[in-house]
Amino acid sequence: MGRRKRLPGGGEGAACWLPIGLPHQDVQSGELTISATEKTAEVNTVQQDASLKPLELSVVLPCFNEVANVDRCVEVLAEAMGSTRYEVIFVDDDSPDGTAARVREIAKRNPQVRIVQRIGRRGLSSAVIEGMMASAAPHIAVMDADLQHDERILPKMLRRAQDGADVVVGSRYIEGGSVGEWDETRSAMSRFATKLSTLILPTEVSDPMSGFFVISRDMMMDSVRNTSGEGFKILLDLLASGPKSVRVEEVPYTFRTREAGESKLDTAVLLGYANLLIEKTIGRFIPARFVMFAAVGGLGLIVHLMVVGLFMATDQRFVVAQSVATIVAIAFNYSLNNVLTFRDKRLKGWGWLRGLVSFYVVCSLGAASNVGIANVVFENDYGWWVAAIAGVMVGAVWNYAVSTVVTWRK
Ligand SMILES: Nc1nc2c(ncn2[C@@H]2O[C@H](COP(=O)(O)OP(=O)(O)O)[C@@H](O)[C@H]2O)c(=O)[nH]1
Ligand SMILES: [Mg+2]
Repeated sequence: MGRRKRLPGGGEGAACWLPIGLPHQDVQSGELTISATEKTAEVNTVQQDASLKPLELSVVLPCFNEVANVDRCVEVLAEAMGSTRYEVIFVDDDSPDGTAARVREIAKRNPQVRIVQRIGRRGLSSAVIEGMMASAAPHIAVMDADLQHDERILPKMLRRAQDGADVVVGSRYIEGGSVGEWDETRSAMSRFATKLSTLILPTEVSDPMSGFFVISRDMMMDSVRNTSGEGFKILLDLLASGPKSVRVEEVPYTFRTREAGESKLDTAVLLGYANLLIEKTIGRFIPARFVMFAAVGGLGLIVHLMVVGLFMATDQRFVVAQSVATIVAIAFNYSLNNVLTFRDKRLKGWGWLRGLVSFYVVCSLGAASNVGIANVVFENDYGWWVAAIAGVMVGAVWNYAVSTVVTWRK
């Protein structure tokens, strides 16, 4: 249904409502009038520059505290892209250094440039997704806003995509590419993360961790609704969430050293990566959060055994050893779950203490249901190990479900 507009001039009885957008006969004068939307369409046509070529590429640049780099980004893109018609979309997460304000200054004089400024949000992948969704060209380039990616290969990447590749990746790991001046630790971490990523990838890609790629809008739309949107690795997320057979090509480049601003890669980013891997593997069947919770539980069991061993070695009574170990292991699980499993609802200060107490209560009830269920199973003539596993599983699901709504209820 179109919006409706009241015709002027009509008295109460003559007033009528018509959808905007259709030419219509004025009830009183009998003249044919043109509606508001038609007039707007006319103005838009006049405002459009007929000499403009259609938009070929949207460049999405996620940025956080990159005020020192954004001007240069726009300049180097202009040098690299020549006569190609492109738009530039910066996606900023309300950086305290005034990145968004700086981009707006640039945009006042350069109509190619736009800013998406997100308030109260953080995250590289979700920033890229929002930038892509705000763009218009048939191909989208994603690139860091810190000048580490070599924009000079963009025209070649675009050409390959226009020739039919679904995704063209800027690669540091094929002949002709390099990670530049990374130290051994960072290189080793990146190599390891790349190896792990083959677990969830449908296609072979030498540098799936790259934040530099061109993707066709069709491919993006086919996968974007399935992405987890978490963490740093948007290319991996898109590839793992899209159709099985896609044409991926790679163009080599050398990763440059950051000249201004700081890297945002930290432990939270690494955790986000672990979460993405879980979500795209076992996470299809079991919630990723539960997998993390269970893994923490496994570590807690090791802590428990270590404490019992320590007490037994100093000739304490078993019941003392077991009690202390239980208290320690629950506190250990609570702390680790607070920073890993429920890091988005992380408790601090008094909330942390209150959370610990509630987690003790939840786990005590979990232990009771564990023993209760195990007993019933055992008495029904199943083997002791079947009974024990059933008990542990019921206890774990209970602890997870109840602590989600009681301890980390935010
Ligand atoms: N919008 C947004 N951009 C981010 C965020 N984290 C990092 N970036 C940007 O993503 C790009 C890559 O980040 P960077 O810290 O350089 O990662 P590194 O190159 O792996 O050290 C840079 O342009 C950052 O400004 C974020 O949370 N939100
Ligand atoms: Mg960087």
